[in-house]
Amino acid sequence: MAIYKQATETTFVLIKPDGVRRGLVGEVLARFERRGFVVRRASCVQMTSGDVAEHYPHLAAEPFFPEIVGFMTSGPVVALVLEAPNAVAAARQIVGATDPMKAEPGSIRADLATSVRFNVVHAADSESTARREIAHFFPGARDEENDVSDERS
Ligand code: IDP
Ligand code: MG
Repeated sequence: MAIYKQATETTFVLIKPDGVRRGLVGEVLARFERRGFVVRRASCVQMTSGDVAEHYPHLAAEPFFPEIVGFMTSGPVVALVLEAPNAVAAARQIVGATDPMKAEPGSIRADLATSVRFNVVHAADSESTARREIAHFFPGARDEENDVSDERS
């Protein structure tokens, strides 16, 4: 009888400058690890305004975009590739809604975010977004290592 192997996915998560500044890197990582995520890659980086424009193309026309650029470039971020079954959807659930007042209690944003803008963490919203964000932050990684639908034993 074949042994069932649960397919895993990888997703992209980023601890924003407020999370790093407030010393929440361990807290955020622990929440993912307790849920069964494995850290595949981690990197502490300083984003440029170009990085932010590439990361948030859907927000470029928003009136608050300059503030987002200012915030996201205000200090280092921690970029993460995390692996788990249903990683993309599970990470969005753990992170919670954009506005901490609307986020599910127990989610990172409900528990730790101080406003819509200063919301501690980013998580990719689809498999294709995850692939694009991983390629941007970890350009040296081989494609197969970045495959969000990769199935491994
Ligand atoms: P998400 O982070 O939950 O996916 P997006 O709509 O993709 O939400 O927005 C990206 C980030 O831009 C948010 O996490 C938040 O930091 C910021 N942002 C989104 N909407 C607003 C707003 O109305 N005011 C201020 N900042 C916002
Ligand atoms: Mg988003």
